[in-house]
Amino acid sequence: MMEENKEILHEALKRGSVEVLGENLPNYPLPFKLIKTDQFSLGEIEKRGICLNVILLGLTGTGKSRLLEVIGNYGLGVDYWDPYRFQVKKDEHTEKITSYTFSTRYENRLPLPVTIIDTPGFLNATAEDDRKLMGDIRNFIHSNQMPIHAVAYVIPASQGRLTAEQKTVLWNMPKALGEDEERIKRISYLFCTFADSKLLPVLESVKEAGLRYKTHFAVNSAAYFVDEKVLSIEENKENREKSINELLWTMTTESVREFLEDIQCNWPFQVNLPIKALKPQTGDTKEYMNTAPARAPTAGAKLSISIGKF
Ligand SMILES: Nc1nc2c(ncn2[C@@H]2O[C@H](COP(=O)(O)OP(=O)(O)OP(=O)(O)O)[C@@H](O)[C@H]2O)c(=O)[nH]1
Ligand SMILES: [Mg+2]
Repeated sequence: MMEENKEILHEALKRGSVEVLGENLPNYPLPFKLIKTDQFSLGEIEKRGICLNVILLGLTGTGKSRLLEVIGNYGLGVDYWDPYRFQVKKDEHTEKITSYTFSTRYENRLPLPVTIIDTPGFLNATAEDDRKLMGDIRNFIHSNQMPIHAVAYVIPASQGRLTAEQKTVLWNMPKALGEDEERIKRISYLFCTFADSKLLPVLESVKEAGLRYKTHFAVNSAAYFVDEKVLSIEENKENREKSINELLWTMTTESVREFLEDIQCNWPFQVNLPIKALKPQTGDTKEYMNTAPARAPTAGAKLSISIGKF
């Protein structure tokens, strides 16, 4: 179902859902259907035609899953003053790589279906777990034959300093897709989450870590879900002065809109190396520290890692 009319679309989605009340705006869990192991779709997958595939990558707790919620709500046409939000999945730590396809969507905002692949965060446990995660990500994309249109690195805007361990993980993260750094860079974006202004200390620190991307976006995903807690939304709408929350909403919406427009022109990246060729090596967590880049690795620098050697 690709609705032109936002109200009809929202009513249909709400009818198929049970409202969840909480501190913030009421949430309607979306009626996603499991189509394959760890792959969900909202509406029927269009058999022919392009679907834009986006993968979210980042350290643990940086806001990947929340960004998925923002993109989902944006793509369904939710506006600031709508007195509800939709929920893609529960707000909890991500354990498994999972994809969510928005076949049903508000076409004015998502002309093409979009699939978002949410991934567990790096640096959640041991280096060994991270190596396994790298392999699992590549395997997920490869085995499901998903050409990737965009890689979204998700890092808090205020992350002005990175530990050696964090730098090493960021430097290695693109390798979850493959070794063609130049091509991966051309479809890579940095999402600076928890942003409360256009000041983004993270830009310096990721540069130092050697993370390469096409462009960056500032977002504050919380702004999408906060209830203005007004006596009457209608009343506030009339007399409104823009709240900080609304400004952050606007910034976030602009970022997501620009991102989704930009990725439509991307040449998709095929992850074609099967995971068999990328057997994880055993090693201890100290390897992170031993191989952290002392300064920004140059574009041509070779890091002697496969998936197994961080
Ligand atoms: N204020 C604010 N809170 C955010 C933002 N992004 C995420 N959060 C909150 O930060 C917490 C972690 O966000 P998640 O989206 O679950 O982070 P994640 O990267 O998916 O975490 P893992 O799945 O554990 O790797 C949640 O409580 C979010 O609501 C943001 O931009 N601003
Ligand atoms: Mg998550």
